[in-house]
Amino acid sequence: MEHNWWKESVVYQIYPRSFNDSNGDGIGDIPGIIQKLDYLNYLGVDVIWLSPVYQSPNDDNGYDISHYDQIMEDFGTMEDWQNLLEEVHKRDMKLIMDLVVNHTSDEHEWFQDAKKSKDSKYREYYIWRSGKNGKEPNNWGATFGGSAWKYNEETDDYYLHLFSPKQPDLNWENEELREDIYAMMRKWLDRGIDGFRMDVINFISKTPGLPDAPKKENEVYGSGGQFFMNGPRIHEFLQEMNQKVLKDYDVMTVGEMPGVGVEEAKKYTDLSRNELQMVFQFEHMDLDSGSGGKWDLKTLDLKDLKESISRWQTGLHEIGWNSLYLNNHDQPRVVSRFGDHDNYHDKSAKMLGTFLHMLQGTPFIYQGEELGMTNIEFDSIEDYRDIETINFYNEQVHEKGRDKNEVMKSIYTKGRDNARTPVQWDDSPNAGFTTGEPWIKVNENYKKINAEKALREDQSIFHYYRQLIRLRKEHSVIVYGDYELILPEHEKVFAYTRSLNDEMLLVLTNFSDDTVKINVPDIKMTNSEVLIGNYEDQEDFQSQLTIQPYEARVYKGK
Ligand code: TEU
Ligand code: CA
Repeated sequence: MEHNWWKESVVYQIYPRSFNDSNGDGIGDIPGIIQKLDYLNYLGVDVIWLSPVYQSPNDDNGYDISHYDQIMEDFGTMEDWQNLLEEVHKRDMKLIMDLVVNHTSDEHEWFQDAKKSKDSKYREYYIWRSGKNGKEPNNWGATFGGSAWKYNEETDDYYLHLFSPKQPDLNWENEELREDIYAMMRKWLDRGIDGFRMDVINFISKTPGLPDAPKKENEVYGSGGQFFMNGPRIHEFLQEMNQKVLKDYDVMTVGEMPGVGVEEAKKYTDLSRNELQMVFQFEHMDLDSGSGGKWDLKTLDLKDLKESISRWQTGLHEIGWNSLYLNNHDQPRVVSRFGDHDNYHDKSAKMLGTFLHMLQGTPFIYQGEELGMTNIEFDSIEDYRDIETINFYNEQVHEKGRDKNEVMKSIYTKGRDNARTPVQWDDSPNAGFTTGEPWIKVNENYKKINAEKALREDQSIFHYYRQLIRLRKEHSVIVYGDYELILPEHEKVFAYTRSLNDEMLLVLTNFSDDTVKINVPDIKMTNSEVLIGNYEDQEDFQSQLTIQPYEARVYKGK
């Protein structure tokens, strides 16, 4: 298999608003990030992915960009950003930027001009349609609620917005738009960045005609996914982007792709096709949702996780490359989601880290994950900040009259603000995140869970993550080894092997609070030792093993 630096790297995602505030205005910022680079360097990560820091009215916290070439005032200046890049590089780390080009903000000058008149130079940069019998052009619903269309008085027609009305979709059919995007990308790459994470990049090609979508009986809007996810020209657009921009730079690329399956992902990530290197897929993030979507709560069945992860591991093997993640700024905290933050906080956080970091692919750590930060439960909807959460609440409680507590339960479990409370740096007021009033409340458990304490205690989740990251540098079997699932029917233990030449890893992770005995199937391992584990007493490798609650144990042998 071809060796590449981005296959051997560990990425750390920063959501700048919630990371570290340097000037007491309650909002994380770029100078605040610079103050923590030594911390990240000590953790051992190679690459930092920065969620958007561009100018934005913050309807969706920066995922609504009003100027691609300016830094959001809340976060600092272009000079601060240059400084950040320099400081990152000084420490031999890399910086990748978020690229949000499925849509802009409605306050972007392109859209401001486009909405004024049908003759605007930028008119075709967006997707306009006339109404149908005085109604929206089609029945698609938007991700953040309501119709995916908004009426524009000046031109008496509608524009498409797959997310909020303040995030109009760009029209990738238009060549000038594409050229402008490529020029913008080159500008950032020429500043010396090391790659892009591309926001919903598989949404940029829409099926011509924008047909109505299938609709459930009790719903107002249809879900148009099949007409904009992995659309007809998507591979062509990505190949063009590669040809016109990416191929000239040695950078990391990862495309965020809701609704992508393994077969499609092979195409996106097969290097010989010149598209991207990795995708963020969502299958494993959807396993604890019912048919009603993300808010429809369901308990994870471990066998589903095994089936899905294994299909991706073997599917992309030798063809493309996997990204590995268990949470990000849109998802609940993993220790609360798949672990047990009340009874086995440290154990389950370490187990989940082990599970992920021993897979084949490039691991992504989300800020605070290395501390075992947990979900949040605010009493009042007033304390929530996320547009998706607030819209969902209003729709369910005020429009549909659903029980408030039921709705809050979904928000507690799945809301995006779970991931967006400030990073807990120490046990001083507001967890050391800010000296002012934080833009979103700090999780009250910061006295127990914080970085200062984690650095001090050598058994902490933080130090365990350091070890996981270091092991990846020391053992190429972790990066390049073949994956094989064992004990596929076991309901509590996720077990797999990795093998490369004569090296072999056996990874055992208990997703339950039971002590279980397993019979190891026919695996030949000699000279085995425990490479890493989250319990102190460790059995020698043998055909029957006892796995403690939320235990993770990795044997290495030949
Ligand atoms: O997310 C795209 C996406 O489809 C989901 O992750 C979605 O936002 C969420 O799960 C809703 O349930 C990307 C960004 O990561 C997200 O923060 C933005 O809000 C969204 O695109 C629009 O730019
Ligand atoms: Ca600030």
